Amino acid sequence: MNIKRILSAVSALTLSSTIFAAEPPPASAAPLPGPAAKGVDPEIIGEEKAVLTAAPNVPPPIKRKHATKVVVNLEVREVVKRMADGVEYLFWTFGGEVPGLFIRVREGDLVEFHLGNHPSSKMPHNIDLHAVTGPGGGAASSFTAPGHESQFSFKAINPGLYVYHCATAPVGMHVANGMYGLILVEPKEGLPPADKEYYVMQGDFYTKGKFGEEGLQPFDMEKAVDEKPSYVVFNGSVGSLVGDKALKAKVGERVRLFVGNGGPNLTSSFHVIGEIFDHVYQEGGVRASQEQVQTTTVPAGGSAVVDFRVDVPGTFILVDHALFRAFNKGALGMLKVEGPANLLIYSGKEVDATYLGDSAFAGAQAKVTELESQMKKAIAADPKIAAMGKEIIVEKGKRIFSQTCFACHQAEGQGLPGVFPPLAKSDFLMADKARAIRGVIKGQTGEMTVNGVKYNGVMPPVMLNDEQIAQVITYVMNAWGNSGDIVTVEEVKKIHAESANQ
Ligand code: HEC
Ligand SMILES: [Cu+2]
Repeated sequence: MNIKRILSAVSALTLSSTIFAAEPPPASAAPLPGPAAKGVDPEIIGEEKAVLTAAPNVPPPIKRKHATKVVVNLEVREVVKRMADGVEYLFWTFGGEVPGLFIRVREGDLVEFHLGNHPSSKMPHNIDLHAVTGPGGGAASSFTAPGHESQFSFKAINPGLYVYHCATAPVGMHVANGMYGLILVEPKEGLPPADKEYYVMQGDFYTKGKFGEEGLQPFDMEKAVDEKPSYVVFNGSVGSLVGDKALKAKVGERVRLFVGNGGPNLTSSFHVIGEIFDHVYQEGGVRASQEQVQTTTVPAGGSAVVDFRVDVPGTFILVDHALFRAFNKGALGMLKVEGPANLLIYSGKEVDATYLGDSAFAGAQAKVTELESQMKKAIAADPKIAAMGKEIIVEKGKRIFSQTCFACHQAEGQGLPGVFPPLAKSDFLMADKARAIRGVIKGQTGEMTVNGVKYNGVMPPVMLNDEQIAQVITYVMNAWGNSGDIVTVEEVKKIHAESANQ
């Protein structure tokens, strides 16, 4: 359809009852001939009243196969509402809600818009619908003082998901106070079917007090100018989509979210934790422009449509993935999905095993010691493993012996007559394990009788650690016909500690 003709039709239809009329009266220049000039559009059949819904609800899909005249009645109210627990704020609203009521029309519809401003309001307001092709998106025709109502009409020629907002000066302040919402101009052919449709709109708020500071909080212009919000929320308050108020769906359903961002300042990095968007209609356009998307950008004064099938039950968290906004300023919601688990898609927790990493964390050493002692107990309980353990220790002890002890006690532990006592078949060695350990740790002097022969020499202390001492003594007590048990590190440590105290 010819755009000029439409604009002319819109202009001809425009009425303004406001005393603050900010628009010159409709041009009296020669009107175009034909139905448009008289405000009659041959495409329009019938008339209906728009169903408007508060977030997170969305009006039902439009089943009509033709265009019609849709009458929208939207009332501006300035109301004190909850921002967070214990925190109140004077919101300026479309329909008493933040975000404003959701409007759904069909491509080609003629929208007759009535904007009322409640008598209790302190300020004049208007509306700029991004779906409108016309000056100010309707703002110029809708400037409305408290206690007044304005009417204007527009033809919804462009399908898409559009933001609407107040555009009365100071515009940023009106928007910062909550004056925004979404209007969906559904394409003629409709949208693909979805089982659940929800309305989620982000906004940033600027209060004199910090996040969570109680009481009725005034607007802070300086923070707004500096773009330092105290709150970033979905649907007008902290926790609006949490707990009992969470969005709901059942396993197997397709969920569609109409996501808007009123701003006024921040761009949203919209993400649902644990889900992938099957389709994203970027920036609220009519084409699914991308598939398999993790996070989508929703600009201030913009929108996005996302849909995804929920395959597994659980709670999925909606966030602005600029995460301090989510966890410290309120931009967090929930989608609760109920139904049977699908273990092929998500297993749940399968294993909780001990992971020691590089032992860099506190308590790791204690854990290692505990595991080692558990291992030792298991080894001790199994004679086969115990034998294997002894072999290994003996083998290690043999190496130490041939490097450290053999020079004096000789390769086969036979010793040197009159100088170095034998270790092979030594009654002295085998009689007292603790004494042998003490002798290797501290060295030994003084007369001793080994196998009936007296020795009185000097054995210097050896430079071995406790583990090596345990291994070498285990070796000498199990070599050359000796047969003893294992000398443990604990035994060596104990004697080491005792002899250090002497
Ligand atoms: C520098 C020579 C020297 C070295 C090296 C040496 N010993 Fe001795 N060791 C002696 C002497 C000498 C005695 C006797 C000390 C005494 O008469 O009081 C002795 C005594 C002993 C005894 C007690 C007597 C016996 O035969 O049962 C044991 C056990 C023993 N040594 C084990 C070792 C072990 C194990 C090592 C190696 C880790 C070792 N020695 C290294 C010189 C040495
Ligand atoms: Cu306003």
